[in-house]
Amino acid sequence: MGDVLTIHRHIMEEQRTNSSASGELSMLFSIMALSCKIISRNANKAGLLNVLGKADKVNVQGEEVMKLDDFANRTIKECFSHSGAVAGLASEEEADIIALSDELPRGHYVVVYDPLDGSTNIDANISIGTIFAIYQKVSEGRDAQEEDFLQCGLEIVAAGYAIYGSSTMLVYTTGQRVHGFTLDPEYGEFLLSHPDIKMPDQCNVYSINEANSHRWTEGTRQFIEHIKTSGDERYANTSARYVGTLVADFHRNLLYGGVFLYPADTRNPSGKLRLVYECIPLAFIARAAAVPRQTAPAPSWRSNPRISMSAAHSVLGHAKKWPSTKNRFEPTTCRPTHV
Ligand code: FDP
Repeated sequence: MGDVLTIHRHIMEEQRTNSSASGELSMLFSIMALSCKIISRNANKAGLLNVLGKADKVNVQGEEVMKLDDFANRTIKECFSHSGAVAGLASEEEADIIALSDELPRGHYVVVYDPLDGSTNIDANISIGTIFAIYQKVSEGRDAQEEDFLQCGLEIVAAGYAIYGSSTMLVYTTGQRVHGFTLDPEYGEFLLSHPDIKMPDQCNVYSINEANSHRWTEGTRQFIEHIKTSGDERYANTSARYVGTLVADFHRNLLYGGVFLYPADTRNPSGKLRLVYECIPLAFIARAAAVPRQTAPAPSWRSNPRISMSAAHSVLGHAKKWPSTKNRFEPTTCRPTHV
């Protein structure tokens, strides 16, 4: 066997490069890796373990909860709550901050997560995922407060996602480089398979639910038309791909070069994706993987309680893919989330 770099060794090596590191953040990565392994195991056996189908409840977003959603949420919550490395958690599936019981130790970080992205694809055996972001706790007191979870996207300490697809991958960044690890089912370990992922600035794929096109704004229509017909060199080889699982679409576009859009439309005037749980973490990853490096984040990176749970007009991709029609595409009433 050659030089096998497990995620744990990778984390420890990264930790050693930072003399002030306490090891708490490394512990968080290890816990996330463990959580994703547990979810992956259940997702792989979903058809056999009676975990397909609905859980007979509705989540805070008003969406039907699937059994696997519920399982993933509980797994992450339980793994982190006992770690001693977090002061609180926030899940897309829960209305309130997840407080820790009094007797549990607290750490200096908070974690926001979407436990199972792409729920509507679960029962069809199509790729699903988990999205997360880690922030330093900034509030006073022992327990995490709302302000800890609603920090500017640039304050993220680390963000990542797991994708449960033809193989299970965990991709994460602390803002500098983006690394991808593939779960080796025989070792039960995530092994470094995609070091230092760079997102190509050529737009080879665009991902949008075209069934909504009759509801799009004029700006969105123009942008998609521009991709298809303008002859712009950036879109010379562009093809359309839409899985309908954000993580899967984002992951493909990160590797191949592309743009994912869930724009505002007349049915969803603010778009559909959740700013805190989906857009900001993925925008942070796209930003770290973009070459040349993107410096100016969109204004919506600074969240606030009013919009924390709300959806955002979302465009995730390499900023260089913006066409010259950019200004026409950014309706002033919407909150674009892009890098
Ligand atoms: P889902 O509803 O299946 O959970 O934000 C959730 C999400 O999936 C994304 O993963 C996906 O990109 C998007 O919604 C799909 O929405 P549409 O079915 O409206 O295209």
